Amino acid sequence: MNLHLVLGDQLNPIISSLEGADQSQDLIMMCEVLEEATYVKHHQKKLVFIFSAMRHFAAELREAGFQVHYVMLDDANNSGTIGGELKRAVEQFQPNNIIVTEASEYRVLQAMKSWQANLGVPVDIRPDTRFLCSHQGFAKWADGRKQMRMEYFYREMRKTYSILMDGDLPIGGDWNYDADNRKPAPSSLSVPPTYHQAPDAITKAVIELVRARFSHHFGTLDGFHYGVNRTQALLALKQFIETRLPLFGDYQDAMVQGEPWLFHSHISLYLNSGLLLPMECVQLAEQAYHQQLAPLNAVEGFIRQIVGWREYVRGVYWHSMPDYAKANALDAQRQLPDFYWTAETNMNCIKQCVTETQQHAYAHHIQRLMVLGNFALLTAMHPNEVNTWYLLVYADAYEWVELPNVSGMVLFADGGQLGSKPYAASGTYINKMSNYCKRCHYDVKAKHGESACPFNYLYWDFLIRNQDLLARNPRMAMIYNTLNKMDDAKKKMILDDSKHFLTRMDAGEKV
Ligand code: FAD
Ligand code: DLZ
Ligand code: SF4
Repeated sequence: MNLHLVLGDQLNPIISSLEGADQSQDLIMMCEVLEEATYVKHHQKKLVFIFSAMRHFAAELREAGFQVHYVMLDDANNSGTIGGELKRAVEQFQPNNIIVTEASEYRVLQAMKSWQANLGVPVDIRPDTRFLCSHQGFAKWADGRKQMRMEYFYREMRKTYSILMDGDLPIGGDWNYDADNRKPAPSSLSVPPTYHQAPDAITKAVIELVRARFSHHFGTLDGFHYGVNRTQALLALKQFIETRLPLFGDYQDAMVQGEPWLFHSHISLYLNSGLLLPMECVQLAEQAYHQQLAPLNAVEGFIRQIVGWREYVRGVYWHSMPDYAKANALDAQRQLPDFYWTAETNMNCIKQCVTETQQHAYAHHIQRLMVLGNFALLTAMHPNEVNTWYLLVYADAYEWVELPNVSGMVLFADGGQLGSKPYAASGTYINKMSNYCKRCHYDVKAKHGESACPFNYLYWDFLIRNQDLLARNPRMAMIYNTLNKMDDAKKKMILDDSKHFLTRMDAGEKV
């Protein structure tokens, strides 16, 4: 008898650990454990999503005829760890082999590698074939390159899988249509609703479990509306393709107060837990293009996020761990301020993004990057503090995808391995791409003094502080030219304003 272990982010019947599972004698095991719920204190809605999706997947496996050993969080002898539960299962069922799909996170894969010796049972760790680029494939692509740029990786993926291709050339003649994207939202914009699924009995029971055990975790439980099984995730994907994909590209970078969802797909939690597979998302989007239901800039932009960014950050993660988790190239040391938890800040952009994160365990890419991330970069927050926050607040967050986005894309902590320059920006960018500034305590047009938008002086403060490291970067040449022409009095005002603001923020004053 073989024991097939399925983890909480491996919820798909095609997962490699289930290949060859024999319904007549094998046992499938899944376990809810305290360690996975608390190694960072995940958002309450994220816990509901994962536990409910795990319970639904176990029920589907049973319906399909499999025997499933499912350990609930509140089961009397639950040891609290995946390894501990496996040990108990080995004692109880005495399997000949344990079969697993490699863990998506380094931390868990390390543990997996110790199981064979610890348990005295052969452990077959299989590759995770849900991803479109294998570890070997990425290593081969990265080998010998000075810089691993996403854009070149993405082109290879397009060719390999023949996505949006016209023979050897990209459809439309260009690989990337971002020049047509990045529009701010007009005030008259009407946004279609996101997918809503009312909680069923299983989800309701999990909501009560999370309320009883994890109410001290970040976020609210109210209005849980996510899909929790594959059928629902597919409906959510279909709804995106039909109603939001056509404008996905145009408003990909826009931020609108009171509109958390905009034209994004809201499928990352389904993709990362296994309920959706990347290629089915890509194929539906490509089909919409060929049926003239969505324009090329939207379809290419969406596909690039999935076969480009998503696969690329996973590649970078496995290529660079465990050192990547320790990277701090800009020597950032500040603690995360309380308002990342409470939303109690006068900066309206941050207040809105934290509030939406509390409510939905979701914020879209530009909110994560250019508001919350940008502020963390400008104020030199320590990568560990920032990574922990991002890993626990978002329903789609697992270290393999969160860490490269935070340490690489946002904080430049990897020294430029992932991005060619830091995404630092002043309030001007936020004002251009959102309507947050209109209702802010601060004045986005003011550069100095108490009423000035903090992003404005903190931006220059960041550039001055990191001049030795960043001025050599050719992509930063223009901005450092401007800085070098700035007179000393102006520079002093920037440094003074920044120091004053940061001293008050560090002291816990409302800023
Ligand atoms: P859409 O905007 O509709 O994009 C479609 C899909 O593309 C997403 O569902 C996602 O699977 C993929 N995608 C888009 N951008 C990225 C990216 N940069 N990296 C990887 N995949 C991408 N994404 C996560 O899945 N988990 C995370 O923990 C995570 N942390 C992030 C932290 C920071 C600081 C930043 C800047 C980005 C992070 N992202 C993360 C990427 C991105 O913000 C989310 O994937 C996206 O917001 C999810 O919403 P969506 O499904 O509506 O995405
Ligand atoms: C995120 C998560 C949570 C909260 N709980 C569980 C769990 O109880 N059992 C489980 O198998 N998986 C859980 N997960 C997902 C795991 O954290 C994820 O599989 C690993 O991080 C991958 O390395
Ligand atoms: Fe954010 Fe500055 Fe705009 Fe206020 S003025 S919302 S702090 S960018």
